[in-house]
Amino acid sequence: MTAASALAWMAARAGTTEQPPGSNNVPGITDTLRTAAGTPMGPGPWCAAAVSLAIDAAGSTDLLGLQFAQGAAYVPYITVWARQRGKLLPPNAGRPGDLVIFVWPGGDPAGDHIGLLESVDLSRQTVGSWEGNADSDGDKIDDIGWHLRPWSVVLGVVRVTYPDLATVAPPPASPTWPPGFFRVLSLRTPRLAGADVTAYQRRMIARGWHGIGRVDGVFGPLCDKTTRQFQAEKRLVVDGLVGPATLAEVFRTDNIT
Ligand SMILES: [Ca+2]
Ligand SMILES: [Ca+2]
Repeated sequence: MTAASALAWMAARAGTTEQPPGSNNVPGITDTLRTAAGTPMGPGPWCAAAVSLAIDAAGSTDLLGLQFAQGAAYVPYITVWARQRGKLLPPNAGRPGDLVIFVWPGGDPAGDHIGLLESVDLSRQTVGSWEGNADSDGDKIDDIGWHLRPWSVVLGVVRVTYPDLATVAPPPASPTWPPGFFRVLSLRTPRLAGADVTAYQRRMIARGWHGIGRVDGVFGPLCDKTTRQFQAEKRLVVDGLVGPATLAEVFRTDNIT
């Protein structure tokens, strides 16, 4: 669960292309990036969607909820997010697994395009990145592929944080979503509701966390409070966000208390 995992996620999807060509519809990307309410992004510019899914799959929580549950589809949102946190760096500071934001000549100064940085060539002043919604093989159909681009079109690189699970007490070694879960559950307005919330409430009650209230399928203040108590007891990050790490602990079957 490192930068290499995110790069591998993109590389494993090399050649994934729009269906039909030119539609900005990409199975596995535009139907997979979802709002907190579970609505798919749908066809649209998808470069940011691809890298959001890649870093999410690698365990980075940086962009969760920025625009969609797993990240953002609109590049300038990521630019602003990074600027506000001092994470927008010059290309020579780039590390593998960072994001790289591009501005084309005459384009949007907040960013036109984004990729997942694989390499920086300091002497040639280029970056190598995995990108979606660009044509890497010359057939004029946008795909997922690797690109070499000059620093002159790089607005900046965005430092991405990946979990260093080697320092975390076991388990889990690699959090994944339990069956039926696909989004981060948390207290928000309007309230999150659905079968995943119901399953979460049922499981928590089965484990004795009765403070979560009744099983109503709505993530309300009692869910939030109990989630934070659970996270504190299990030495998880106490943020009220029920994502893969918290769910892994919730659905542990060994030695539970
Ligand atoms: Ca396209
Ligand atoms: Ca292509």
